[in-house]
Amino acid sequence: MPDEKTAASRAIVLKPLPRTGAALTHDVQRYQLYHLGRMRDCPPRYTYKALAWTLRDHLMSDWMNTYVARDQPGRRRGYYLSLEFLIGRSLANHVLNLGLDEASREALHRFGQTLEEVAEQETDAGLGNGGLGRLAACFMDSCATLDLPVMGYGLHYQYGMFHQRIENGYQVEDPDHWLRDGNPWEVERAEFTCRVPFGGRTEHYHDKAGIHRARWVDTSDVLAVPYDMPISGYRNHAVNTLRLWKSVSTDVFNLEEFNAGSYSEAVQAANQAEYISMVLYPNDSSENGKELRLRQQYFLVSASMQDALRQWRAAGNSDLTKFAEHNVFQMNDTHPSVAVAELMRLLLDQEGMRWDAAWAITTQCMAYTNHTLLPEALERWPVALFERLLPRLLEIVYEINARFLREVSVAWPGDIDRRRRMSIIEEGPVRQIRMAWLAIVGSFSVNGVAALHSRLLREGLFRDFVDLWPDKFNNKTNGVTPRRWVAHANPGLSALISEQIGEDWIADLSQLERLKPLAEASHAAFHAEWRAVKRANKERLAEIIKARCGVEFNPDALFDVQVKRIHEYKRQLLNVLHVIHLYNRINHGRLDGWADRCVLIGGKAAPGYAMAKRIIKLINSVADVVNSDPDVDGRLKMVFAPNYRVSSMEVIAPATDLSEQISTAGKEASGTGNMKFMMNGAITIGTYDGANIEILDAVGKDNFFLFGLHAEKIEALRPHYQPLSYVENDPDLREVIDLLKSGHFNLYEPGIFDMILDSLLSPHDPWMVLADFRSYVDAQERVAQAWQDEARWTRMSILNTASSGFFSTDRTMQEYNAGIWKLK
Ligand code: 376
Repeated sequence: MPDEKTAASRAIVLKPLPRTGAALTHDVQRYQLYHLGRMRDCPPRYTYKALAWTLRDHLMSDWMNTYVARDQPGRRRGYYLSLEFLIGRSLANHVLNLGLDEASREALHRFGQTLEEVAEQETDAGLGNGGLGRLAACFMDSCATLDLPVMGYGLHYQYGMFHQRIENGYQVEDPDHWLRDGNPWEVERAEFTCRVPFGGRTEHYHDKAGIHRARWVDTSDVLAVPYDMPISGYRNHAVNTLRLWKSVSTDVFNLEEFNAGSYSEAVQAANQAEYISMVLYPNDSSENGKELRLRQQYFLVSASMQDALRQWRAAGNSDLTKFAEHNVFQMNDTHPSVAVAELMRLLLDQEGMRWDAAWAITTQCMAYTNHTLLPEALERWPVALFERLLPRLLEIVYEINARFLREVSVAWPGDIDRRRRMSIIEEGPVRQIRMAWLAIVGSFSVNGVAALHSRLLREGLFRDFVDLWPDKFNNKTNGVTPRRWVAHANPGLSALISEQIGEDWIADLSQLERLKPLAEASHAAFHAEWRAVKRANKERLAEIIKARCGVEFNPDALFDVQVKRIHEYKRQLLNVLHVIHLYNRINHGRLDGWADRCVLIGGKAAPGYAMAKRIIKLINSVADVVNSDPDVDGRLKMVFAPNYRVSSMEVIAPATDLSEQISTAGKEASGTGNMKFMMNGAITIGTYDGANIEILDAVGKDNFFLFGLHAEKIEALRPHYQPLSYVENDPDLREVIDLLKSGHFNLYEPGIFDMILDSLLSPHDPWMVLADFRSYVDAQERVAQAWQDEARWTRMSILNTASSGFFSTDRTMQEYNAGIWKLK
């Protein structure tokens, strides 16, 4: 990594290392012998380290050169601020990007090991919960591939997303100590350590020029030490940086306390500071209001904003009025939205700017992305907590709000209700700061993540702000990176595609369109190869399922998959109801038009989300009954795949025939799993929700199984929703509910599913599961019919892959850049 300080050092660039198989063999062996002290029969876990270090050496010259090329005054840069980056594994990704596949294989062959076996040793970097965190990782990949100067800022959690175990059908959480064996990719950059203040109080005074100023004093400071991860672009020699902050105590031993004999108090203070970046909060889509979480948010934001200012100066800039011309910050949801107030603090208190000038800069360089419409996910911080932790920032938020509300009053004189609705401070018994409002007021761009989601934001949650600033609001439909999700995860399909249209599709996914003519049944040989690839991927998955869950999946059956966080709005329950319905059909011998199915469900439940955890238990209970009933006789299998994570999806998506995207319409902001499945030739069964709508547009209604009520119908029905009427009028649904009620799936644990039945049968069920049951079962019937026509299914599968070009994050990043970032 480059030195950011001296102009002289900018001239120094590293030469690339030799890239032959022989050179890699030599490098790997040197690490095995001279670094790890392993002679013969080096176990794969050590070979993994030796190869990772070798690859990092290869990345280093590109990393430095990329840095040097951008380290010039006046160059505009982007920063992606996120509490989460769900990276997964890195080794195979760098091998692919560097074009070192053959050389690596050759090297490992000398040690009698395969690249797959060695890559499998890497622990996932699980620094995220789900969609929002994985999106950040895909964005980083595409920015590097497009050579966009974007740096990611995140937290260096010691413990990532918890490991999920299943015990007697219930989820059990174990800590994820992912750094136990070290992280070969990261580089500590202690020289860029920042100091982050907490607590204390503020003082106000007038400076020599008579200008009112504030000081934040008596603070308890925490050090932020950066750890950099390289983000390589696809074969373009660009390497961007993901900078992760670790919290460290200012002085491990407070000398005064230490000398006074308070050894343990001194150590305790150190521990307090180090808790900040200790653990990722495992809540996806609900705020939790914990003090430590606010500390994490401010810690990330303060260190990052200080660092961005320092970098900007180090590149030779000094005129602060140009800061917004040179820098843009994208906030991944409201989690880092205190950045609006923190940039103001730095400009006012440290740089000595006046309010109006500082506000002009701030509002020209901040941008906000919203990822959810669920009201329970909207972040609000109690004013009292904010005041205790961040007293200076509270003053700034108050001032932002006062000036903003004046603007509202000018636009709508006398409209008190609107002022109350739009205030950044929510009044009430517990006064709270509405972080989404702070983000909107402080940003020049606010975007949703799929067309429907952005429209619903404009028309609903954000409509008052749209009235005031219509041009701030825009849509940027999500994507996924085709490098990880096709080129790496599905080498068989990649080879087949490249054989037909060359390799350019990997960095230009719109090229997949050229597969469309091959979808016609007349291309029988191509069809056969397409099926053979899917078949091999299904065998690979079936082996893993057999080994981990003891259940046999028949690769000739339809692989029907739903993997994502467990949440009521995602309606895993609807899927289970369908499985019970199929089970009933078998038991009653109603096998007309039957298609053998293997149903796979996976995902983690937030540890405090009781209903989600009970849904996991239900899935496991139904699976036990179905899989052990001799009458089912292989026609239906069901498995709950434990510990679903990035590296699981790399095996699951390529093996999937049917992708379940069955959320209540209007609730799933976008979805991104839907895109990974589509790219890998799965067909979607889905509601008219999130990016499903755009997938349907791209692939056409004949190649998508659409069902369910639209968002508007859902909202219109809500006040009159009567789930019992569906049960009474639909014999299939009645049988399913009766079987659940009978305790058939919980003979030894009576009553455990009552909470689920109550929720399904309640007129207040927000997710309206039963409203879509009939439509869902009918769509599944159409799936079974299509599946039986092999040529038709293959055609649909090819057309899904061929139409997936739009869902590359390369396109998403180009849109962010053209519409928001304007980077060169
Ligand atoms: C949170 C995630 C972590 C911690 C706290 C949270 C609080 C609220 C909401 C969270 N997560 C999301 O909102 C989230 O993951 N949203 C998902 O974002 C994806 C990427 O845009 C979308 O594809 C999903 O539809 C959306 O649910």
